[in-house]
Amino acid sequence: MKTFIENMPKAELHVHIEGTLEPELSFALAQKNGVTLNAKTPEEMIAAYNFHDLPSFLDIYYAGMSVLIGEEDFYQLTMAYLTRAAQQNIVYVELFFDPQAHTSRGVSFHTVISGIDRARTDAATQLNVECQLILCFLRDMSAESAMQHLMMAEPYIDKLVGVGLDSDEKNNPPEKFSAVFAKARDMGLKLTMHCDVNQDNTLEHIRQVIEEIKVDRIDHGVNILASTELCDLAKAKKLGLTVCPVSNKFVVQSLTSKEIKDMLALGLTPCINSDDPSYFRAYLNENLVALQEEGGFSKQELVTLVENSFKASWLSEEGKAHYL
Ligand code: ES4
Ligand code: ZN
Repeated sequence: MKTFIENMPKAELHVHIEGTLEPELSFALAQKNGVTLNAKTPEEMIAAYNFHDLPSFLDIYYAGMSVLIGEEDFYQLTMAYLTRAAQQNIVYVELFFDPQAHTSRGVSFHTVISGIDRARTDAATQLNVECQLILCFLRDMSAESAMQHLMMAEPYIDKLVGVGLDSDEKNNPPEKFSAVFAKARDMGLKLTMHCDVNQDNTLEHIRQVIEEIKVDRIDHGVNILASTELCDLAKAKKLGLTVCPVSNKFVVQSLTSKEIKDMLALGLTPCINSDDPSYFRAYLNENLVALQEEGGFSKQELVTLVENSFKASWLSEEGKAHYL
């Protein structure tokens, strides 16, 4: 089964580039940029990854970014992930990046997107990995800040496929960003938002993203199973749900294999993703292997999950046909 999973050509739709920062690269960049890290070795850094909920994870995730300063740093980070993706037989990626986590530290939007986009272009020719970028807003910052960043992105619009919403969901409902997402849609961008598992008001948040924001996809969204009405809506709209098993295991102590089976049985479109593979110590193949081991998924079910990634992607119809 492991070899079967490894050999399948796959897509990944929910991975944060900042969450792919491996400890070894952190140390190299820290030395180059004169940044002091808390840990003395990569092993010590990994040993400190003892998150048990979203805030405890996010603290470490944002602190880790302090080593990313120049355009070349963002290039190296992105090239490292896309190289890893190629090794995992991932042929297509939609990659999140969090510009506000960098501009708030004095790194310019131009620096961030230029480095990531240069790697994206090189990966297409050098690694045979196709990649599109999703600008992700931090929901624990203001809607004004999100709008300012959308405006900053306007000159780079041809480098983006969509916008997303991540970070701490508590007291930060989707509707806080209605105007920002409406504007992004007018600019021709696709829309997705995180609806993390077991947050407060989770069903109301899922309702808002479908009915008010009118997203093109939902990130996580596993709690949708508690509402027949929302499941029917998601099915009618063929909304992809980008589930991240190992991430869930850290944040809500469940790999969600039962939920993924239920979604498949209901005719929903779940797909499997890694979220923050360096921090959770599991890239896409490791997520699929862990899920298969827990849930006893058949080869056909695994193929369906991988096909769902392409179906839920923001490739053109011709692009999808090329892979499916
Ligand atoms: C994230 Cl696991 C998770 N949840 C919310 N926002 C995020 N950004 C990066 N990883
Ligand atoms: Zn995520």
